[in-house]
Amino acid sequence: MALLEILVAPDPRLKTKARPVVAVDDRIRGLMDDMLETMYAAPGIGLAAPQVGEALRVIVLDVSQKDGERAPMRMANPEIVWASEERMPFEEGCLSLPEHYAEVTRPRRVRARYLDETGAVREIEAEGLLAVCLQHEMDHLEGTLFVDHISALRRGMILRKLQKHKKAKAADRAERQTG
Ligand code: K1U
Ligand code: ZN
Repeated sequence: MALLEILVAPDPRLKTKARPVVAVDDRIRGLMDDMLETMYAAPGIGLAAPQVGEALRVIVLDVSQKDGERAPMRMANPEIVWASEERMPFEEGCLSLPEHYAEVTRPRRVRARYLDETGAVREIEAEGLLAVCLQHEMDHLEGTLFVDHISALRRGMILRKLQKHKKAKAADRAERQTG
């Protein structure tokens, strides 16, 4: 297993639509395991393949309680097959938008169909945090970030701050390399 680098916005790879998985093979299973390791280390409760630079429709999640047993979920080609009319606001975070949070309103309950790590078709009915996280991760597969659900003004502020932070980090790294 390996820890992968999590891309931070703004980055064009986070804005690209991911392509479907053709077959859930050892490479995909390896990617799922590396993504889970990366997600737990971050720490986070979900991760989508585009966040680690892979334009594939793969997500992992674990919304189990902090001190309880882990409950990792591995999904390829997830699709929402039903969403409730009822919607729920939730303050979301994102490992690709570190230290920024915003309230996003989404369907409270969803049913999703996906391929598990063996390639079997599965369906899950989700509500609460699992429903929020599932929809957030599936947005990543469309190149959508939670900032795309908020005002353009606030989105611009967040992305400019992250860009500035990235430039400062790169300059710092260059400075340390040249002595
Ligand atoms: O997609 C991601 O970047 C992961 C993201 C998932 C998410 C969180 C909250 C609402 C919707 C989607 C995160 O995991 S951010 C980190 C986080 O929420 C968290 C970290 C440690 C413990 C508990 C939560
Ligand atoms: Zn995210």
